[in-house]
Amino acid sequence: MPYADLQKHLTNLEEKNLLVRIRRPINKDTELHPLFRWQFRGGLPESARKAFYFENVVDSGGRHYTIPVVIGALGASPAIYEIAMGCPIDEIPQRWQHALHHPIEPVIVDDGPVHEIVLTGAALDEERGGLLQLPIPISTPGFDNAPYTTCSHFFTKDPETGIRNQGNYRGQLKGQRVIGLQAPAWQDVAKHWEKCRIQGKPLPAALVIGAPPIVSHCTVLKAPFGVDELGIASALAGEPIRLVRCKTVELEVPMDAEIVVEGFVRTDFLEPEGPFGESHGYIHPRTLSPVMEVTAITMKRRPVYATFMSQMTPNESSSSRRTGFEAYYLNHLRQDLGIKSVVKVSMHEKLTNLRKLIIVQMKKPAESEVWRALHGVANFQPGVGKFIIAVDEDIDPRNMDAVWWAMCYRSKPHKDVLILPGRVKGHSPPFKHEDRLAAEDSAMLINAILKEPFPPISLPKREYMERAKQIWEELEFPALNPEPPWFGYSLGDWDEEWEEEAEMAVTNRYLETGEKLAKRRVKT
Ligand SMILES: Cc1cc2nc3c(=O)[nH]c(=O)nc-3n(C[C@H](O)[C@H](O)[C@H](O)COP(=O)(O)O)c2cc1C
Ligand SMILES: [Mn+2]
Repeated sequence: MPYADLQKHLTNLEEKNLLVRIRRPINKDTELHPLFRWQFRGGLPESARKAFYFENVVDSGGRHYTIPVVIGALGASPAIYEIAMGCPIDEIPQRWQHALHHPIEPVIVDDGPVHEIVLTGAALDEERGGLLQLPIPISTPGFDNAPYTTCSHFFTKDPETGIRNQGNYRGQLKGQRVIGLQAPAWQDVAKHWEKCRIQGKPLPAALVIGAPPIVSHCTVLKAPFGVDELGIASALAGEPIRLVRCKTVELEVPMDAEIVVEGFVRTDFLEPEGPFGESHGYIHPRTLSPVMEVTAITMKRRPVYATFMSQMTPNESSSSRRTGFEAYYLNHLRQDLGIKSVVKVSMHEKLTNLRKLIIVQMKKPAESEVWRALHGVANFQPGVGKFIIAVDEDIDPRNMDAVWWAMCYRSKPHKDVLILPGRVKGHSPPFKHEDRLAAEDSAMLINAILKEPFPPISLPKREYMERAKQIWEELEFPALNPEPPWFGYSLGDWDEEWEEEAEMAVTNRYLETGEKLAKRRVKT
C-alpha cells in the first residue's frame, strides 16, 4: 500500500467511522477548537474520540472560507493514530526503532498536486489574500493573541551541511505575508537559524500545512540534530517520500502536501510572539521570536487545512506523540545503554504532558541496572524526566494507582529515592524572562522495584478469576475491562506447605489443615 496523503487518510478515517463532518457554520476564532476540546474534557473514553471535519468555516469578521478545516485527524485517539501510521499500535515501537536506524532517502519528482495553485508576488497582496485566505483557527480563545498554525511543519536546511530538517513549530499569524516561528534554541530549526544569523542572511523555510500523515508524525519526533526526519518517514512508509522543489526557496516539500507557505525567516531581528496556550497546561507568556516573510503560497486545487489540538493534555499531540516518544526512550535504554531488563517506558500524559513523570518497567533487574535506567532516562534529553520511577514487570505503568502501590510497598524513601539538583527546567511555568536552559529545577529518581521476595498478591488465583469471568458473562453483566492486578500470584515468599493448604482449602479438605495446626499449639 503506498503511503496516504492527508485527504486519502481522511477517507480512510471516514470509512472506519472515525471522522465526523460538521456542516453548520463554525467560527474558527471562537468555536472550532472549543468544540473539539470537549472530546478531551467531557469524560468520554479515548476510544470515542473522532476527527472533526468542518465544511463551513467562518470567522469573527463575518468572512467565509472556501478551505475546510480538519482537526484531530492525526492522533485524536490511538485508533486514529494507528491508521495514520499504517500499522497496528503495538507494532509502532518496533517500526519506529527500525526506521530510526534504517532511514530511506526521499526522492524528488518534477511536479505534484501541491503546485496546482501557485501564488507569488502581487497575487499574495490581493485583498484578503496571502495567509489571510487560510482558515487558521484560534486554539485557546480568550487567551491566545492571534490565530496560530499548529499542524505547522517548518522545512529548512542546515546552511552548512545542506541536511534537511522538519519540525513542527507554531506560527503566529501576524500579517498577510508575515507569520511567526516559535522555536527555542535547542530546536533544530533554531540551530539552522543561528547559523544563518552568523552568516548574515535569512533562513529559507517552507511551512507545510497538511502533509501525508506519516510525514506529520515525523515532524513532531525529536530525532538527533542532523537527522532528516523525511528519511525516517520514508522508512516508516516503506518507500521514499516523494518531494517537489519549492518555487521561491531552495527546499523540497512533499509533492502531495495540502498547503505550503514559502519564505525567508529574518535573522536580523526578533519580535514579540504569544501569549499562547501550552502543553504543560498553562498559557505561555509573550517572548521574542523570529518572523517569516512569505514569498509564495502553493496548494492543491481543493486543499484541506489541518490543525492540531495541543495545549492542556491529553490532547491530540500528546496522544499521538506518546508512542514514538516512548519507543525512543526504550531504544535508548535497551540499545544505547544495553539495559536489557527494561521492558517498557511509559510517559504519563493526562495534565502532566509526557515529559515530567516517566515510569520504567523492568524485568528482574539487578539493583545497579535500576539506577542506570533511571539515570539513563534523566540524562537523555534536557527538561525530560522530573519524577522517574522504576517498577517491576507486574506493575502496569499506565495505571497510576498501580504505580503508587509499588511506591508505597516496594520502596523505602531513605534508600530508594535520589534527588538530582542542577537540572534544566525545560517546558514549564512560571516564566520570569528566564533563560529556560539556565533556570534550575531538580529531579527525583525512585526505585520501586522489589528488593526481596514478597508474599503473593491478595487476589484469587488466575483460574478462579477466569472461571468467575465466564459466569459473569453468562449472567450478561456489564462488560468487564480487567485492570491488572486482577488475579493473585506469587512474588517469591510462599512455601510448599502454604500452597498445599490453599489447594486443600478449595477441595474441601480444610478441616485436615485445622487438625494439623492443632498439633502445633504453642503454650502462652
Ligand atoms: C501541536 C504541536 C505544537 C508544537 N509547537 C512547537 C512550537 O511552537 N515550538 C517548538 O519549539 N516545538 C513545538 N512542538 C514540538 C516540536 O515539534 C518537536 O520538539 C520536534 O521534535 C521539533 O523538531 P526538531 O527536533 O527537528 O527541532 C510542537 C509539537 C506539537 C505536536
Ligand atoms: Mn530534527
